[in-house]
Amino acid sequence: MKDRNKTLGEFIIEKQEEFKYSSGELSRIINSIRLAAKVVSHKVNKAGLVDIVGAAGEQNIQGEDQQKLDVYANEVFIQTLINREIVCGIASEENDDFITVQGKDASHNNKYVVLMDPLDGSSNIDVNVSVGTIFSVYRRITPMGTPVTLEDFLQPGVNQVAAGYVIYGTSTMLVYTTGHGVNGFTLNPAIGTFYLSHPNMKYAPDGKIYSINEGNYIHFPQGVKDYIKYCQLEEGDRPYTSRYIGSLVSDFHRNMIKGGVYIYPTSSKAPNGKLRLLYECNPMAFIAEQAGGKASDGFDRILEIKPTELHQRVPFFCGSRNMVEKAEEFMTNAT
Ligand code: AHM
Ligand code: MG
Repeated sequence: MKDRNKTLGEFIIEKQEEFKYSSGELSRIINSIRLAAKVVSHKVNKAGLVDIVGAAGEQNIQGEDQQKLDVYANEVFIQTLINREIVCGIASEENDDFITVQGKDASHNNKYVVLMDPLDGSSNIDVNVSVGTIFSVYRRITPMGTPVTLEDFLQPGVNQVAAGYVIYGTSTMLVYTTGHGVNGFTLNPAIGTFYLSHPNMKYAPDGKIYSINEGNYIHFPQGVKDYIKYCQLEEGDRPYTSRYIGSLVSDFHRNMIKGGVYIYPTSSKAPNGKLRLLYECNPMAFIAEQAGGKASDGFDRILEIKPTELHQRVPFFCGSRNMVEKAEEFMTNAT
């Protein structure tokens, strides 16, 4: 990391100054997420020590209750946002219902809602594989001064004003967009500072990686089966490489840097797919598009789906533009 690299804090201030009439609320939300990400990163890095100091549900040697990391991450992100009184509502994959945040003097006068998956891929923690946090921000629809309603959360992804993810990997990175491209910041854990390490990230239009849980092959729709066979064919730049971590943020991050496609389709076991539209697919789709990539449900653009429920699931095809389009072609031809 070069010393002259901008910090995330500096970057946020600089970006805010570009918007003449901005109230600074969005900057403060990103700042809060930055802070919560550092707290969770520290904890994730110590995950292996849980065996030494006590398992989840037990007390550790300091007499504190051990918590599962996804529950911990959920609390850290929610509390950080609530304590700063900068949002009017939060919805999380971990909670059944959305949370209403009253804000200063119970005025309900904040204008943004945050939706998040606080620790995605958390089944990977026990085996020391990267996990991530996914978040997105929308402007509320209901009038200021009133409590938020479900309507504020059930907005199509095109309405997102910001989205991002934190990847707790070999290093911790925060990658986000406010609709003006995608930038990635790497945490220097020694001093707790994120530095701009990946400015203006771009999805290559083509790639050679396909990421899908092929163990479910037998249950996939015909179009997906045909596309997998296409990826494996010895022709032109194929066969492609298969890479599947089973941790969306990690699979997405690798594919964005190297070029590739991620698919979580419908299957006879999961008729709507597995991933959640609001907490996982919309934010990733927004980031993908901002980086020049593409995201669909196999036929239609993810960001234009009108959500009907908080925990709605959708099939997800996301990545390098030409690869997603090729997969869509197979889907259409098979119907
Ligand atoms: P989670 O929200 O319960 O962690 O599930 C989401 C995860 C994604 O990160 C990952 O891409 C996918 O589930 C893997 O699912 P599978 O094990 O079915 O392939
Ligand atoms: Mg998840």
